[in-house]
Amino acid sequence: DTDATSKRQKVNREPVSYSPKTLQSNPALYDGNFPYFRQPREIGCFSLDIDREFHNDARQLRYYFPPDDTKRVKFDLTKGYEKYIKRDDDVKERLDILLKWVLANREKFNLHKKPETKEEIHTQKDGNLHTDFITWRGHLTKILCTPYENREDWKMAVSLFNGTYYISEVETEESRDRRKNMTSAHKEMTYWGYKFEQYVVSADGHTPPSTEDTVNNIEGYCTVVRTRLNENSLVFSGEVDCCRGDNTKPSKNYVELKTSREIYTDRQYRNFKRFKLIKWWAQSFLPGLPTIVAGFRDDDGVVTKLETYETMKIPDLVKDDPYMWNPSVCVNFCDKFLCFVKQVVQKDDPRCVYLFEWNPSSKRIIYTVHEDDQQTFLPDWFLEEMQK
Ligand code: 0WD
Ligand code: CA
Repeated sequence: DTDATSKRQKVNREPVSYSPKTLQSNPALYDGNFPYFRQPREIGCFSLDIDREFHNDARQLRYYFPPDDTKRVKFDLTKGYEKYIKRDDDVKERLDILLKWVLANREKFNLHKKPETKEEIHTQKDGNLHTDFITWRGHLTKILCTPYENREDWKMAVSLFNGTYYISEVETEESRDRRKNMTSAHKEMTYWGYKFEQYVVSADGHTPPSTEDTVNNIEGYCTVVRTRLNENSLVFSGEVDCCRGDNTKPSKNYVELKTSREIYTDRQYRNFKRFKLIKWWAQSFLPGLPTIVAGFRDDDGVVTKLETYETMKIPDLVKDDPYMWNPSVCVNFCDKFLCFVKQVVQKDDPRCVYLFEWNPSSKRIIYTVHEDDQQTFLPDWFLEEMQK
């Protein structure tokens, strides 16, 4: 059998290599038990002000302030669009803000012992964060949803520095085209989500929502959490919309706010569960965020009712339908992706960037290696401070 012979010869000629070239994303390959995922623990938070300046505190945390009757509301999300203060999407922040938090919270990475003296603080600054991965929560959401994604491609840059893998998303050509070619109607709709937030949050928890204020997407409040997925320890940060009244243990009371088109038909409900709930679930599951409040709106951008979802119960809504999605597949795939990154990314050098790319037609992740500084994303101010 010549086919088998040539295959054997090919295998024999190849150098011994333990590093695979691609990772497939077919859901069938990741079916199985839900993997070990340690309860995420909040290790910090930070705020971004109107100038996008970093503050190592919770000054931007807002409070959930629901209307009296959540089933009968009338929130006009188009109001104030002409005043909207929008961030410039051409400015790529990469991991910069999160790296500022890391520098301001170095002591939180000494897992075994809190430094007690100035000398200890000094000696523990060996640059090693005792953490496998540092990234944005949103990047991990994309990974989790990949086995079921059939529209949007993605690209993740990875650098290994002092034993930690940093993952930073890179905008693909396709998503850039989509962003640049948005219709004015679509642009206005991206405002609706932020306007909805304004109708249901209060700055202090007592004063009712001030819906006349100018909306911006520059200020923000982010949580930083630590968790472990099998052998992969993770520190990531995600934006948190608001918090339920009691502020003694805020992270248990965090609320994610969403908007979605009103649902009338079975078909719309199935699509909502299949394409939207997977993203809502993955995003809030990662930081252990318990509650999602959705505002259902009509085509004119008027929210007519609110619905509350418990993140942990969302998988129950899709579990009896084989054409939906399976949370085990999502998390198993993420675990395998992180293992793949560890196998591929060998060079501990912040100037060296490994680009991992996925698109819905190939259904597999491929990678390329870049050492020409074109893709470098860990800034000098971070590297220098880490080496001190
Ligand atoms: O560098 C990048 N490629 C990205 C940076 C992509 C996505 C977000 N970011 C920034 C965000 O602005 C934020 O400061 O990272 C920080 C944390 O993001 P995350 O929580 O990890 O991101 P994700 O879970 O994707 O989004 C959370 C929220 C969004 O809420 P909805 O309900 O739409 O999921 O962050 C906001 C948005 O409110 N957000 C953005 N706001 C303005 N411009 C953007 C954006 N491009 N992306 C997400
Ligand atoms: Ca939101």
